[in-house]
Amino acid sequence: MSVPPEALLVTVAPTGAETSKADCPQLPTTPEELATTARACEAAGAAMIHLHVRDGEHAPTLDQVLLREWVAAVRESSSLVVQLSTGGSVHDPLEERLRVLDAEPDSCSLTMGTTNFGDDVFLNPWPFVCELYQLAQERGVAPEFELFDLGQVAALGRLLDRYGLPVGEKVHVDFVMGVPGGMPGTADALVAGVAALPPQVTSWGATGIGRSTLAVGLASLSKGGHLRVGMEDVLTLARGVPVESNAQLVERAVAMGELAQRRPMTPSEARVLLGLG
Ligand code: KMH
Ligand code: ZN
Repeated sequence: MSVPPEALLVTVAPTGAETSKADCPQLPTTPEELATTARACEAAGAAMIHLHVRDGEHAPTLDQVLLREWVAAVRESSSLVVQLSTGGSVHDPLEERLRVLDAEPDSCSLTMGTTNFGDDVFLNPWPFVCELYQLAQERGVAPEFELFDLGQVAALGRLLDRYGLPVGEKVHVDFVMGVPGGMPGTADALVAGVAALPPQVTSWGATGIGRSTLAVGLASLSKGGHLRVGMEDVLTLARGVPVESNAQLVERAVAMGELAQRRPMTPSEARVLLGLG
């Protein structure tokens, strides 16, 4: 089975590691809230979920038991492809980030280099990137290469030239744009990033952080790319209008896709796209 070009992958990133529950009570931070979110987002048109896990105090964690519990919560409530974040929070040690794959996700995020992240640093040294990639190959986990900057596009080419393709022989990329410290969330930056992609890349999408979300989403659709949305990336629909739920962001992404004559991809199609089919 191949995935037709009109099929649009909508990934939802519902929680992230940066926003506190106190600041945003709508943020899903428990397995029960996650299950409800996964169900609603699948019904709205999402095919994949990008997960950061929270503990009983709503704080970000890479605890193995909780990682497995959250993965199970998604699988029991939906058919969504489960992608675990290996980025975690800026405070997570590299060794714990490698162990995320022990929780047996379908996919994992894999950021292609170190990025200034607001006032913090999101560490992804080259030896860590290589180790994580080889681990994903060993475990049959589909990586989604996260690109925060143009230099990381070149690093992806270097990684694939050195270690070959992922297990399913599909290379899916997500441009994460508009992080203070990374590439700006603009159509110009996206066009430059897409033009620089190495030839092994088989599909790509984009997400714009904060107020860049619409500019990046519309630019991605114009270039034939896919979309990631969710409360990890944006908490307002417009100036002064808070997001009420992740499903609301998925609904908006699907509506944008429909204007571009794209229809939401099913989770089964997303598995094929990622080489999991
Ligand atoms: N929370 C950021 C420091 C990922 O999930 O792989 C990293 C991040 C990327 O969100
Ligand atoms: Zn993330």
